[in-house]
Amino acid sequence: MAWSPDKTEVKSWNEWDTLRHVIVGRADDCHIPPEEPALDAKVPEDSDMRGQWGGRRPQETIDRANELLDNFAAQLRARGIRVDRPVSIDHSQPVTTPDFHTDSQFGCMPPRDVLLTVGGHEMLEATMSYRCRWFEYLNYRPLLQKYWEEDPRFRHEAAPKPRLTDADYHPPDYLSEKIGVEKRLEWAAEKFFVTTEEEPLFDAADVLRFGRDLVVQHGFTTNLKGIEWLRRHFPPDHRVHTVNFPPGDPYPIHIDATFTPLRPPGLIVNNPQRRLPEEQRGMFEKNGWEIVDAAQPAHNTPPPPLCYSSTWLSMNVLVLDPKTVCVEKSEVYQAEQMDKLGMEVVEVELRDAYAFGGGLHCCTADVYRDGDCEDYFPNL
Ligand code: ABU
Repeated sequence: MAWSPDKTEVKSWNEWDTLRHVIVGRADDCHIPPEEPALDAKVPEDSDMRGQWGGRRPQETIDRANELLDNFAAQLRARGIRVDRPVSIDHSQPVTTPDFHTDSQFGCMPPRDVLLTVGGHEMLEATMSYRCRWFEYLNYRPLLQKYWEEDPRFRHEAAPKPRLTDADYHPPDYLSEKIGVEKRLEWAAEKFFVTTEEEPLFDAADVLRFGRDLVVQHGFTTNLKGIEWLRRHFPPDHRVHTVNFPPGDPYPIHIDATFTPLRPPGLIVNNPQRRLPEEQRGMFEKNGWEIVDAAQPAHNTPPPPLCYSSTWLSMNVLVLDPKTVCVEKSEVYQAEQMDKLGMEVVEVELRDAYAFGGGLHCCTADVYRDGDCEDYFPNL
């Protein structure tokens, strides 16, 4: 049945079919989380972000990020896309469970980290792996409740909440004051990440959807048990594939600044510092997927202050349909490459919001895209 803006339907099988309905995050009440093992492991030892924990981000930075996010939402609406926004909880609230305590939470700018829309008609809340993000799903509950009321086929699912005891992390190794990038790269190559295999852990932003196939990055935020949980959760005709991108990423979190599918078979843009290893390329190459190096970021550093993401948010783009892609306005090399690859580029200004949780892919979560379940990997 054709899409209608008057009727809510939750459905999205992949990263590229025509986008009709999306959630765009907000910067409201975003906090700089207190120290905790998963977060410490993500911040380089020599970064001025070390020791800067705690408290609400300055209001003027929240206002600026919200201005950009509101403009992005308006741009999407002007193209006929329905846009919903989360309702921020009070992120200054501490989180105490029988297993851990943290003094504050994070925010609701990146819905992509939390919500995984798979096929018709499921939206799955990820386990998350940071203690400060344990309750982040609550920011999206008003929307998910609304979808549940309006779409009789919507399945609102939540993965088992992890306990996040100290057994979930690898101290003292990853908490050492001076690990150094070389050691981190060595560990990443050995798949020795900050998270252990104590229980299933995954962030939704480690998953890419290719119709019946899900491609999932094993790294800091998603462990092998998390990937196995996804495998057992989805019906047997779904296939779940584990990928890694060593060497090159000393802090592997989230696949969406590393591997970006643009259109079916197929074109994928891959971070040249985090190339998919030869032995993992077979499934793509056998099925007509071309993997090309992404253009260099336009910036040498992430935008200050206190941005947890890398400069590779340049390739954290939002595909609106197989011919159209949103690219951050200052990322001129990425835009130029997209143009050469035959994509129409929609420029979106977002850089001043990066510190709140990421780029254009991070700050959105699909509710509805056209298209149905396809097998893009018939030759496996
Ligand atoms: N959420 C995407 C961040 C990935 C990166 O920092 O490269």
